[in-house]
Amino acid sequence: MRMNRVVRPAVALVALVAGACVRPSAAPVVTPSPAAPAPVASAPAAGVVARAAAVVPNPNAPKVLVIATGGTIAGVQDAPGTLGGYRAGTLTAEQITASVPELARYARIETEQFSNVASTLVTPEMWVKLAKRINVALQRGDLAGVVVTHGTDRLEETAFFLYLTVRSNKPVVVVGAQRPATGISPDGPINLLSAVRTAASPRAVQKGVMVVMDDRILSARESRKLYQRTGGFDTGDMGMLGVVASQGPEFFFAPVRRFGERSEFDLDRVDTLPKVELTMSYPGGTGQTFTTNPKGVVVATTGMTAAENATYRALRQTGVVVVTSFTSGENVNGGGGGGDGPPPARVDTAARRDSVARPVVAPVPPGVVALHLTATKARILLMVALTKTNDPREIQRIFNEY
Ligand code: DAS
Repeated sequence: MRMNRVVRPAVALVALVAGACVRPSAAPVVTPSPAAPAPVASAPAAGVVARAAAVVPNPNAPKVLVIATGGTIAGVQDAPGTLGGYRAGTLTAEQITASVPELARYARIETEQFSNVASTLVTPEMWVKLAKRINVALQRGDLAGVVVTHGTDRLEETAFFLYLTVRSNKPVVVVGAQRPATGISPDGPINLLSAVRTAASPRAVQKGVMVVMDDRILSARESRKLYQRTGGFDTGDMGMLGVVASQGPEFFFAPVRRFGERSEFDLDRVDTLPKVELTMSYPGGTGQTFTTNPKGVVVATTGMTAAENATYRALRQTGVVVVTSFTSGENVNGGGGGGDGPPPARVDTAARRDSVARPVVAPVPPGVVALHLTATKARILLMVALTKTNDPREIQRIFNEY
């Protein structure tokens, strides 16, 4: 006979962490530990709202690893239950998961604290460490999937990086909240429950990295933060993969581009990503030059001025890879190799015709066109692509496939 343990959590909503200094609109306080997952304290803090939950954990439920990075989902106010300010990245992974006893019905939860920061402090180096950590974790045969809790400001970028670099067919779900854990009607607990149900679901296999919030399952490739309210994550023209209904995750679509197991990007020998700058074109613009020595530049544009074209053509000539992406991110260009069209290769036919020697002009390397990617996501794909090659034709191939 199987003995089921009834979990009666003393509290569901976690109160202020003792001694935490909470300042409305204050700069986020960093707990720097991105390098190594740190063990976290086990019990939730004293509660401000107790829920009479009685959950029978399912001892056969799939195992899901919740990796916490910070954000509003871990945010605490100085005046709980108000609309007041809060400090993101305060509660621990253990505290966040302990506040949702219902998780035990769907998954056996393990937690890991990767960092505890507002997501504006997440860096590309942290993306690399997080992706490596998830790649290692998903090799475990007993782990069904991973949930990453994250601040919403930079959630779509981290999610897209993981989409490109986690080489597994198991589900990885990135989740955040628009209201702090101590706020009125916090969305973190229901979002976390939906994320865990999705990560635990066999239906979520081979769907790539997903963003699950507000009952929606979005592909990380397409998800964007459109506004700072609940429901603020959307996919524009491309639609959702599915919804988390009362009976669990229901998928209606699956991504078909390259990701996960079919990704060619191996981070084993990568610790830092190549520098890529991002800029916008605008009427009357002359183009931007950089003192940071980037390997690549992404230009958000619906069409460049002649002066901008000349600036970026000159940049390409110096070996910098220039990618153009439509400002809205909704456009699908031909992907044929250049925002201003591939320039005709200049060959030295004149020298053969004439007896007069003329200087040989090297062909201008083509520009690269992003296909249905926002400029911020095009920048991430370019950073990852540049870990493999700086040949713009090969990078166009990558933009065509991912
Ligand atoms: N505090 C912000 C962040 O960490 C916002 C949020 O999480 O919603 O990104």
